[in-house]
Amino acid sequence: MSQRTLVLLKPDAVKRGLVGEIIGRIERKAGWTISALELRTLDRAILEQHYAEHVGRDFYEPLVAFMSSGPVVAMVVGGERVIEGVRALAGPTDPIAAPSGSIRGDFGTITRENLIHASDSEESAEREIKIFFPGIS
Ligand code: 3AN
Repeated sequence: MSQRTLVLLKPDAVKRGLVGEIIGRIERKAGWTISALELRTLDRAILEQHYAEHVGRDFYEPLVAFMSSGPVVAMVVGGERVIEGVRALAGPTDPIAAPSGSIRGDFGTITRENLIHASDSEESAEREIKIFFPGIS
C-alpha cells in the first residue's frame, strides 16, 4: 500500500548535524522516495496548526519554544507503508524507552528533543502535508 507522510527533522537533529544520518536511514528503505524537502524555521502560527491536538497541554509551550528554536527540515516521503514505517524507524516518543537501532533510541535522551516527527495516520499525513507544503496536491 503506497502512502505518503510528513516528516520533520526537528531543530535538535539539524543543530547536531544528524540530517544526513536520518535521511540516509529513510532513503535506504526500498522504494521510499522524498518528493518535497525544505529547510525552514517554524513560527508559532504554523506550530499551532501542526500541534493543534496538544494546545493547552503542560508540555505545549516548551514544545513550541523548542520547535521554533532553529531550522527544521520538512519533507514529504512516499512509499510502501511509509506512515507506519517512518514511525518504526523513529521509535517511541520517549528516547530512553526507544530501542537501539531506532533514530530516537540511538540519538535521543529527552522526550521533547526527540529528533523527528512523522505523521501517525493517513488522515494526519494529508492534514500535515497541507500545512507544510500547501502547493503540492
Ligand atoms: P510523537 O511525535 O511520538 O507522535 P506526540 O505527537 O504525542 O509524539 O507528541 C508530539 C511532540 O510533543 C513529541 N514529539 C515531543 O517532542 C513532545 N512531547 C510529547 N509528549 C511529551 C511529554 N510528555 N513531555 C515533553 N514533550 C512531549
